[in-house]
Amino acid sequence: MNETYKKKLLTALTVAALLPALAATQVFAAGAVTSSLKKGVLRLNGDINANSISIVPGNSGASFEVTPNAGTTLDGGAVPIIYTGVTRDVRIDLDEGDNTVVLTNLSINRNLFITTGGGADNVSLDNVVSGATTKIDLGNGDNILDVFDGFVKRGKIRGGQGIDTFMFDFSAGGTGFTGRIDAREGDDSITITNLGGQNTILVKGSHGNDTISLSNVTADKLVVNGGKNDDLVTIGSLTIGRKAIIQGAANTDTLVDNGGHSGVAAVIKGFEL
Ligand SMILES: [Ca+2]
Ligand SMILES: [Ca+2]
Ligand SMILES: [Ca+2]
Repeated sequence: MNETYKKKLLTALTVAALLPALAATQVFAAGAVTSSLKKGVLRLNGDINANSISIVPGNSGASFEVTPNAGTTLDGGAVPIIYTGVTRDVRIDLDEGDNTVVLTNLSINRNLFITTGGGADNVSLDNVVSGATTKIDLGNGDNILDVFDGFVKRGKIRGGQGIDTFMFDFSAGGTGFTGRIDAREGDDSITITNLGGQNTILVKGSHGNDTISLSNVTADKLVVNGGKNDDLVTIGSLTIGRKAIIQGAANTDTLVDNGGHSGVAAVIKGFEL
């Protein structure tokens, strides 16, 4: 290797090493969310820092107003942006960090996807209706998910390795939740209450000492599986249309049955206490 080539190579290597750092400081400021709206799909992408956004309806149909909360910027600014013509999906990916997503009174024509990655995330859907699939992946960390009212047609809800707290409360209205909920590893808590409608619901505690509570729940089909470790399952006032299986699964599980059920009797198995 001659001296000139060596010099060129060293310069190239130094520039290559510095580029990611430069890009990180210039493009991804702390708590930056960037957006795009193409073919009716609104995308909101966060960074590795904590991102906090709130979404409410805009001023017309298929229109949404996104507010970057304190510490977060949206397309470089600190002011809300109204997106018009969101005729298909809302796709939110906030990456790592302790992220917050608050959706209120939204009617989404097709899919709602929310991914919040590692970190302790807080996701809230208050009176949100989606026309197709609602996929929420909270990743690792001790996450909190609140689903109040609204209608989730095809839900795919997952936690991660942390201690997740999921609350589904339809006491103020809304027509239901259909889909599957898996809290995955960690000592998770899943509560479903005041749910009506012709729902098909699968609840999985998976690994960890999970607490699962279902009260005043109407479902066509309901399957509850505590998964591994010592789970506590509480049921009360279930109204089952076709089929229900409540299963403690492996290890020492406890069932608290508060009664008041109607419809088809649930098959209860795998409880030691
Ligand atoms: Ca983030
Ligand atoms: Ca997370
Ligand atoms: Ca978990």
